[in-house]
Amino acid sequence: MDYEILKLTTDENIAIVTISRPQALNALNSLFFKEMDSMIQQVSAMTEIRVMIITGEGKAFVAGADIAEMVDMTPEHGIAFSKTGQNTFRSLEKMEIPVIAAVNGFALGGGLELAMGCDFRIASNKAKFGQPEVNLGMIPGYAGTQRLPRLTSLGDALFLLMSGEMINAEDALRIGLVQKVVEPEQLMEETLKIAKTIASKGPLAVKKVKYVARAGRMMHFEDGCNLEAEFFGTQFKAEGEEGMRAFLEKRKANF
Ligand code: CO8
Repeated sequence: MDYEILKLTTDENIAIVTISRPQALNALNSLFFKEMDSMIQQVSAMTEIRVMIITGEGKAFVAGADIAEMVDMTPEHGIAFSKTGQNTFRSLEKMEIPVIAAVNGFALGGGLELAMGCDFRIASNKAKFGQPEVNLGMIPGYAGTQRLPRLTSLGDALFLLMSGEMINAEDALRIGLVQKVVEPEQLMEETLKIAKTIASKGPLAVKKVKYVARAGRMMHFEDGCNLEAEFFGTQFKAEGEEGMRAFLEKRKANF
């Protein structure tokens, strides 16, 4: 598919997806979701790719769903548009490889929901975060009410959801919404460094960590532990033997 909004580049075995609609602060419209669904499929089919990074071009990561496209929606259309976005962001969680958000600027509304659909978030110290839907008389529609309280404390989530306030990157770090804050000019360098560190590990082990940690969140604790034990067992022959032998032989593992 030819992309209008998304750009795909690669660096070694890392895929970098850049949202490029800076004139509208990368606001998410229907075309974005079509393209992102297609991009997820395309990158998933690139077997050499071990990590995907999502970032935005210009001063925003994403300033939300496209308000101009939403203003005249009927309730039925609203439900459909909400489900489209929910499904796309869920597909990021379902990708086997890790997905990192490199948050370069505003991550508001649907933009924060996109960042929260990624596995973790590295932010520029210029980034701003918020769920401003209540300012528009709306509520989040891409699972923000569900993911935010799972990533932060319920109090921090409800503060953001109810007040519509924007917080800076330091506060986002404090509440656990982002994992690292860096200077703007170091954002891609640092995110790539983290991605390459992950890419140097046992690729199947990394995929299984993602799967079992995410699946476990939806399960009873004991069921999650059983899944972990099962995956732990299958890793021995898949990659563990090579990894542990390499350690004992004081050499780099050949994953
Ligand atoms: N949608 C459409 N256009 C936008 C959006 C947006 N979310 N955000 C910014 N733009 C446009 C502006 O209209 C402007 O366009 P133009 O140049 O043609 O006037 C351009 O981007 C630049 O924006 P500003 O001039 O406003 O830039 P500033 O630096 O002055 O301000 C802000 C930056 C503070 C980010 C400001 O643009 C802003 O407040 N934006 C809206 C933020 C917002 O409310 N986001 C939440 C949207 S709702 C949402 O995401 C719900 C998700 C779930 C939807 C479920 C579907 C049913």
